[in-house]
Amino acid sequence: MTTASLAPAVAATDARAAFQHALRRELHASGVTAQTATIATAPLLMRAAAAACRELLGQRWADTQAADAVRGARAEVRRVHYLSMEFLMGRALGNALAALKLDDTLREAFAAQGQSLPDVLEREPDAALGNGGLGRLAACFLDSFAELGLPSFGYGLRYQYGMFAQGIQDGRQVEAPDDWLALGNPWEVMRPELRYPVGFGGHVEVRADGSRRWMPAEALVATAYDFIVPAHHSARVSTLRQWHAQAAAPIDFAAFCRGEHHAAAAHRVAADALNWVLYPDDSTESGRTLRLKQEAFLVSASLQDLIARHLRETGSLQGLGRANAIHLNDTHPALAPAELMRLLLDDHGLSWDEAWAITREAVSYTNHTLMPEALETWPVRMFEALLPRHLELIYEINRRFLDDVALRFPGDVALLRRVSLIDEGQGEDGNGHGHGERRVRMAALSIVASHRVNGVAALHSELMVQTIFADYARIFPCRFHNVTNGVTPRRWLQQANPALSALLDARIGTGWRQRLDELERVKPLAADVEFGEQLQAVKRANKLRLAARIQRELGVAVNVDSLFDVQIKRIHEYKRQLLNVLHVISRYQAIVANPDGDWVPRTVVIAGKAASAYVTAKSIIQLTHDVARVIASDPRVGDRLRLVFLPNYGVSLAETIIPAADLSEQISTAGTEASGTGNMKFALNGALTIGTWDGANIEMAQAFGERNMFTFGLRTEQVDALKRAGYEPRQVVEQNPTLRAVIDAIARGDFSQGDAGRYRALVDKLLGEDVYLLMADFADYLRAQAEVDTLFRDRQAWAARVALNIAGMGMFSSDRTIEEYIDRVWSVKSLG
Ligand code: 26W
Repeated sequence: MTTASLAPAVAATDARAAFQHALRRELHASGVTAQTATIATAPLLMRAAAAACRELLGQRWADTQAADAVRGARAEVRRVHYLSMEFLMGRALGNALAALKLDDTLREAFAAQGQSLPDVLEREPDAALGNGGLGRLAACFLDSFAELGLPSFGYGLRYQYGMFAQGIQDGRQVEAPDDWLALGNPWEVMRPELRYPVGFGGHVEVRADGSRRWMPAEALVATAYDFIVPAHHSARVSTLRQWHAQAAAPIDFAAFCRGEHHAAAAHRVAADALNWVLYPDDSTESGRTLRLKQEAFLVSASLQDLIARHLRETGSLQGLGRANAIHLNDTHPALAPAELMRLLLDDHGLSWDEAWAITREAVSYTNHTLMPEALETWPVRMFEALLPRHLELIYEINRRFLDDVALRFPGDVALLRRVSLIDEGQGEDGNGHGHGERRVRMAALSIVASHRVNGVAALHSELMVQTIFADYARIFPCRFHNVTNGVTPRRWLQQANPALSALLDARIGTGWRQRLDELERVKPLAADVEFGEQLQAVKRANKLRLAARIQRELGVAVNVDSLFDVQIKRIHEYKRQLLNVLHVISRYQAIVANPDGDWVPRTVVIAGKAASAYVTAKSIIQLTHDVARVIASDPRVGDRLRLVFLPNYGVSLAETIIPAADLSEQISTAGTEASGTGNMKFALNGALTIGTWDGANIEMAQAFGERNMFTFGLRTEQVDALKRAGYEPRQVVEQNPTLRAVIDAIARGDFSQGDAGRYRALVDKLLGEDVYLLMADFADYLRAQAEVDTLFRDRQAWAARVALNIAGMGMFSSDRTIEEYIDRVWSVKSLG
């Protein structure tokens, strides 16, 4: 054996020894020693193991930073700064152990304490600092940043409470704070030396030399907390840096001495409110104000940090734009260009042209939704009150932009009005809010300040330039691109599905763990009957695990040999969970009408949270529970149909559900789901998809063959055509007795104990406008569901399709996505 081949083994032994040492020390500090033979509880072991891992990761972090700093000083690299209001990291321990190759070491250590590793891993709370796909995508990206060795920082906020904890009472969603930090967070490293001032309010002072300076009224301080994300195939790491807000001033001592304790600390509580929760309910003015402050806070602290690093490494602001990419994860950090201009002009004395050149080089923006109502705009009035200097800068950016447009498109006043960064609030703005109120359009600011703008799947990127951003695409034809989303195979296959991972290792080798493309080697195995049986054995084991969880949480026994039909995602009308429930009702009615029929047994699983102010989504959750109860208590159904709603959906729950799914429901109205990423996780784990021609479903079907997906429903152009022609959902219902029976049953109160009023609003929506065309797609959906049943009866044919699905999923790794971002968006090359 050569010395070189010995080295990794020695390093691994060192790591194990260091880990064991750190673990003993952590346990000791909590009073658990070999001498006293105290038995450690699972939560204690979890925290000790996490702290021990963090210590090893800290070494990797220091090495990574040192290497990047050297390259940064030589201007050899471009660092990526990924600004996002959401990071849905989930749990960290399992991932860290796999990356550090310490699973076995810890398994043994825990066994000595009479605990099993999986039980201990379950004790870790999810870091749920996000609400949907956009936040989970950011987490997958950090994983790929590390894996690809990309010099990078993810920047976010350290929310004290994550996305709310969802409980269900009498079938209704109730929200509670998600107190994920209650027992401390062993993963985070507080960095008290990284502190930056952030202001709000006040006024802009004009100096004798004409320069302008913002004098904020409210003074906050941002402090950094770092979370380290390890690569799995190298010692590189990436960093998630999250900001914590505090008032700059201590308590008002005089007020305190007068006994006015609340007043003495009022400014501290106001500052702390920025840390509380993601998305304070934006149905109130104070909620919206808080949200805008959070966005500004994230942006300001992150950019000051970036500038300080650049100055430390290079000693000058020259080249800042070439050395640093600043990426906007949707428009939530869209204040970044305004804040960067402010810092460069007011604090560092650059000229407008210098500052603007840097900004345009650095900034890029990803759009994640076409829904016009989700496009952020903020009242000018709120800017005047909170961010007066930013408003001036936005006006100036707008003036220069509009001058330019006017030169290129002379006489087109309507165009100027449409593309202006300011919505003058005179006409219909499409968003239904604030007629008469002037608003800042954050997407417009993001586009104008970016050198690249991208959508997240091919169809979405096309629609983006044809619809919401058509005018900007005309003005900046080279700016718009597509980068199709992906997911990290480390979490979504390796960690979530060890049994399938082992089977793949045995059949195609372990290379897929690093290069997911190698999954294409599964393709020839589709004809291998034994492989098909192995796939099914893996699936059955995963279904048993999920069934046990359903039994434990809901007290419901499900048939593990039934088809597990799963839809898990935010509850939203466009995602059409209601269409799924309508299918369940019609199946229920069919079973009752023909109890002796040869039914393929199904277990339909739904999970997801509804935004707290979203009444219709909450009503859909309640209907799901009502229908589930009626079906479960009807003896004629037996175990041929079950509907199950699993509460408190999140990353960890998804890791248990997805590997157990036979069928993945991706049924959004065509043209509404930007990409979807759950769709990818399911297919990677051997579920077949029933889906519309929407988002990334399309590219998945193209990758593994359209005949290997159950597609149905109107396509985007048909949706548009139908709406133009005058869509009449009521007529569709009249002409389809199956559909009519379903709607009638809901309307009669069959699922609401005779209370016909409970779902009146829901039914009225379906029969009235039916914006998302559930009625129009219902018949074809049922046709596709019948095809699913037919194929499921033929176990061998089903398994062959599963194999073909997996074989085609190689390109949906977030590693590929990040390689494309580097190539098209973040590299110096992309600057032209
Ligand atoms: C007003 C602020 C706002 C608006 C929309 C915050 C958050 C949202 C969504 C929840 C953003 C989101 O999660 N979009 C999803 O992004 C995924 C990653 O690109 C896509 O796969 C999903 O299709 C898209 O819905």
